[in-house]
Amino acid sequence: MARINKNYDKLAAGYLFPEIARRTKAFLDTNAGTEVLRLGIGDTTEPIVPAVLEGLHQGTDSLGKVESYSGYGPSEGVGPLRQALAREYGDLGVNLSPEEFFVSDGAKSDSANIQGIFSDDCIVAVQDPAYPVYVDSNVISGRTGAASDSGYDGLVYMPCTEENGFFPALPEGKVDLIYLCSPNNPTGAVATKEQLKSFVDYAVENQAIIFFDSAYASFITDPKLPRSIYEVEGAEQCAIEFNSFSKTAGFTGVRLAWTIVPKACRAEDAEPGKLHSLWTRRQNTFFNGASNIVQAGGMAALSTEGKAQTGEQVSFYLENARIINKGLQELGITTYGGGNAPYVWLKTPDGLSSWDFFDKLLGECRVVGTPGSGFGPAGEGFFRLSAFGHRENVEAAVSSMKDNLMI
Ligand code: PGU
Repeated sequence: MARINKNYDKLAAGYLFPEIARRTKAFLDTNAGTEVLRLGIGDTTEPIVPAVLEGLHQGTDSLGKVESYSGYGPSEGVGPLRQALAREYGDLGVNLSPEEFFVSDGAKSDSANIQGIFSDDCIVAVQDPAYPVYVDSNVISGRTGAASDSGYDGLVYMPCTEENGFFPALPEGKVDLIYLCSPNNPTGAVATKEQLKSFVDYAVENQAIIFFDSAYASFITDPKLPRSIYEVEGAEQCAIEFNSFSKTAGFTGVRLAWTIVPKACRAEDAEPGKLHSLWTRRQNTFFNGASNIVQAGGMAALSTEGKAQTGEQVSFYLENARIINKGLQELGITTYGGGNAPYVWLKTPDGLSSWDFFDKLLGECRVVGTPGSGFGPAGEGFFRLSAFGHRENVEAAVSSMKDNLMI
C-alpha cells in the first residue's frame, strides 16, 4: 500500500501566491469587465536587457553547431559561470573559490531543498514574517508539529516588528538551522553588518547553520549595507547563501540562481567540507544542471555591459517603490521598506487584518497585494506591495488608492 507523506496535511493553507491568484480570479469572475492592478507576487515585468539577451542568443546558437554543441553539463554549473560568480564576490572583498558555488535553476528550489542535508531533529528558527518556502519545506520534511494561529509547533519564530526595525533578536536557547533573508521579503528591511555579525557569532558559538537568502541583494543602494553574509567575519564557517538572477536580470521565467556552500562551513557532527560534499552529492543525484542556454545568459548578465544594463532596471523598480511609498504616505499610511528592496511593507489602516485589507484594496481600488499574515503570524496587520511592474501600472495603482481607498 502506497502511503502519502502526512506532513503535507499539516500545511495551513494553499501556497500563498496561488491562493492570491485564486482570490483575484474569483473577484474578476464576479466583477465582469473589471481590470485589476497587480502588485502582489514579486515577478519582474520589464524585458530582458540587450546585453543579456545577446548572451541567451549566443547560448542558443552554440547548440546549432557541431563544434560548440553541449549536452549535460556539470550539475554544479559550468566553470566559467562559477568563476565569474566568485569574481563578483571578490569585488565585495569576499574570498570564495568557484567550487563553492553551485549554479541552479532557482533560489526557491535550493532554499527548499537545503534542509534535506541536515538531520530531521534539527531545531529550525525563522524570521517572522518570512518567505513561506522556508517554513513549508520544514513542515513537509517533518520538523514541525501542527499549525495554530501562532504558527507551527516546534518551530522557533523570531518576530520582526516595528519595534526591532524588522530584524530579530537572537533566538533564546539553542537552535540548529536559522533562516535569514536580507533585503527582506516581505518587510524590505536590510540587515546591517553588525546585525548579521550577532547571528554569525551565535551560529559559531552554538554550531548552528545560517541559511542566508540574498535574492534581492542587487537592490541595495546604501554602500554601507552588506550584500552577502560573507562580508561578515566568520560567516564562511556557519552560513550557506542563496542568490538568484531572477530579480536582477528579469530571469523569473528563465530560471538561474546560485547557492554557496563554503568548504569551511561545518555542522556540529561533521568535519568542515562535509556539508559541501553532501550538497554536491545531493545536486549530482537530484539535479542535472541549469540549462546551458540560460547559463550563457547568466555570464552575459555578469559582463560589464550586462551589469550596467540590469543595474538600470533595478533602479527602475526602486523608483516604482519610491512612488508607492510616497503615495501611501500621502494617504497617511505607515510604510516601511522600498529604499533598498523591491517591496513596500505597510501597516494596515484602522487595525484591519491583512486579509480584510486585501479584500478592501481589491474591492475599492482594484489593486492586488499580498497579506502580511501569509508570511507568518507577525505579518498580521501588515501588507506587502511589490514594486515590480510597468510604470504606468504602478502609477495607476497609486492614483487608484489615493482616489478610492476609504480610510
Ligand atoms: N528567495 C526569496 C526571498 C524570494 O522572495 C523569492 C521569490 C525567491 C527566493 C525565488 O527565487 P528564484 O530564484 O526565482 O527561485 N519570491 C517572489 C515569488 C514567489 C515565489 O513563490 O517564489 C515573491 O513574491 O515573494
